Amino acid sequence: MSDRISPLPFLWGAATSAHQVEGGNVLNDWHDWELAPGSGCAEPSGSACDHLHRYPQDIALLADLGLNCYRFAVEWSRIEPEPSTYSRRWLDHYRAMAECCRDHRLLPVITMHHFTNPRWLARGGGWEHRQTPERFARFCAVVTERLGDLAAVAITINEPNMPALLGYEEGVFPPGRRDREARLRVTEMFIEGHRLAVEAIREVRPDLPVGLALAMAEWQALPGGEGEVESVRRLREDVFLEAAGGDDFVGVNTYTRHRIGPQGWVGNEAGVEVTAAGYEFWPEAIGATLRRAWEVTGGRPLIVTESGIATDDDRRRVEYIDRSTAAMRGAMADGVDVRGLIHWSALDNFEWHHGYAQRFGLIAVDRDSQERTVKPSARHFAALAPTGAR
Ligand code: IFM
Repeated sequence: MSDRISPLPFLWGAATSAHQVEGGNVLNDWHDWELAPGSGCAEPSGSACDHLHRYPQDIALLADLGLNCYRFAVEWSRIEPEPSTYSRRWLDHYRAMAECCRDHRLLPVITMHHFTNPRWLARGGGWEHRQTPERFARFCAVVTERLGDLAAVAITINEPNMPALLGYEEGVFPPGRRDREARLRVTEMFIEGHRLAVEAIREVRPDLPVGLALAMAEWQALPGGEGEVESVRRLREDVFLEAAGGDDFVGVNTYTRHRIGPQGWVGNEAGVEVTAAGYEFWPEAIGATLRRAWEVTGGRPLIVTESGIATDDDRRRVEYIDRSTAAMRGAMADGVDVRGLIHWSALDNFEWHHGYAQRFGLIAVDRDSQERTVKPSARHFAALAPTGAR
C-alpha cells in the first residue's frame, strides 16, 4: 500500500466543523432540527462564530500560536444546494480558506462530512437512501477537484458512528428516529459512503492521505460486563475500524471513558470529576483508544483528530492537555504509530443539541461581540508541539 502520510510532519493543530462555527448555515438538516418543536435542541446555531467571514482572523490566530495544521469542514449543503448542482461560489470560498491556511503555513486538514446533510438529501431519505453513498462520493470528488491540491489530509466522514446512534437509535440528532434496525442500516450506508469517497478522492488526487474520524471511548468492563463491552464496542467502533483497514490513517476522536456492567453503561463513577459535557474528566482515554484502534486495524497509522474538554475553568483544560498528551506519548512509546494531535476545538462553538453552553475552545468567542480571546491553554497546547512540527 502506498505511504501517503509519511511526508507530513507530526500534525499539531486545532479543529472546527462548518455548522458549529460558520453561522447562517440554513440549507441543511441540522438547521431544521434546531428549529423543530420537540427536537430537544437548547438553542439554534444562528450566527455561530461568524467564521464564515472571520476565518482569516481565526486562521491567523492559530498560526500565531505556532500550530502546524487547521482541521475544518466543508459544508455539503452550501456546495450542493440542489442535487448535482455545485456552487462555484462556495467551492471558491473553501478554496480561499485552504489558501489562507497555506499562506499562514498551516496544513489544511479537510473534513468532507461533519454531521450535516443538505436538506434535499435528508428529505429524500438521507443515509437510508440507496444512492446516498454514491452522491456523497461524487460530492467529495467535486471538492477534491477544486481544492484537493491545497489539502494536506482529507477526512471523509467525521464520526459516522454518532449520527447512526444519536440520529437513528436515540432520537437526539436528526432525523430523530428511535429504531435500532435503521441504525444498523445507516451504519452500513456510512461505511459504503466512506469506501466510495476514499476511491473518489484518490482518483482525483492519488497522493492525498485519506481516512475517516471515529468517535472512540475507553470502555472499561466491570465484573460480568466483558461481553457487554464487546457488543457495545462492536457496533459503535469496531465495524468502522475494520472498514478503515485500507485507509492511509484512522482518525481517533476521544474524550472520556465509559464503565460497563452486565446490564450496560453504569454511569459516572462517584468521586471522579465531571466535565461541563456531563462525562468524566478522563484524559487517559486517549491512550486506551489509540491502542484499541491500532489493534483492531492491524497497525494503521493514527491521527488524534479530536480530543478536548468542555469547561469554563481553563486550568482544567491545561491539565487535560498535559495528561492526554502524556497518555498519547505513552502509547507511542509502546509502538503505536500516531501521526498527529488535533485539539477539539479551535473556538468555543455550537455544541449541537446542547447549544453554546459547553465551551471546548482554545479561543473564547464572545457571543454578542464575536470578539476572540486566546485562552492560556491555547499557548500551553502549542508549546507542547514536537520540535520540528513547524
Ligand atoms: O463538538 C463535537 C464534534 O462535533 C464531534 N466530536 C465531539 C465534539 C465534542 O462533543
